[in-house]
Amino acid sequence: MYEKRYAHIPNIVLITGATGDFGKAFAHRFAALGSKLVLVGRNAEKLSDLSDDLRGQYKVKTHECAFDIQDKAAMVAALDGIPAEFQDIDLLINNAGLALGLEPAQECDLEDWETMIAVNNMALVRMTRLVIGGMAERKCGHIINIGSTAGNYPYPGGNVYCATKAFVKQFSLSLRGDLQGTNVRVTNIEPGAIETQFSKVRFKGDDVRADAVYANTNNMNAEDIAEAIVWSATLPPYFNVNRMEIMPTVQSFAPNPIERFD
Ligand code: 8X3
Repeated sequence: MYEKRYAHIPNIVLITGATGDFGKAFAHRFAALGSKLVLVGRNAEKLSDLSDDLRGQYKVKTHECAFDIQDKAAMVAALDGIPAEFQDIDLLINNAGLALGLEPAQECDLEDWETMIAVNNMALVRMTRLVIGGMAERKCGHIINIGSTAGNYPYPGGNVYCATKAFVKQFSLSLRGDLQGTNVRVTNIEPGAIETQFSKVRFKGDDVRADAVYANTNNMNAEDIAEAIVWSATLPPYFNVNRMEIMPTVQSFAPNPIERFD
């Protein structure tokens, strides 16, 4: 076994989208390592249940921030309100994100596009900006963004979702340049198809369509992505994973279709 496993355990981890499948899996793994957790989500009751669960199972300290990630004022207020013992965040996991719809661009709902940009991009840059100042000052920290293979390979109906994830990748890489000299790490984790609530959200409750995405195959799940996150976050501080693209073995790339004429 690589002897530097868990060479660095983040003391305070902030996770957005904490009550989603990815968020919960990440929270459990860092709680098991003894990290204190700041849990961000929209639903106060779900946050409180998760918090109770983590405290009970791992005896860790948690702080809950319930607000709509699209609400800038609420985000600023929530971060300002973090108790002193949770303030020096050394790992920010920008996990909140979603896909809405899979229609051709010319048929998409404009509001769906705006929501994806608001959550996947606007909220992510705001959260990052609010946290990196302290990290740079303390010369310690790590930002892990949840990108997607969709940011690397477009697919039909991916339109704005793919574009938001391409933004996340390029923003992550740009941050690396700006943060050089601060010791702050930045990682973009780029999962492919992972069996979670993702498709239920994308297809707005059409469970038959959502289930079909993961039917009759060997899926990856949120715990697999948590493994990648924990690995990246617990490496020695001199070791930065810039990007990690992950797919289940059963998935590969879209054919590049050619239009044919009669
Ligand atoms: C999720 C992966 O392939 O559904 O980010 O776009 S995919």
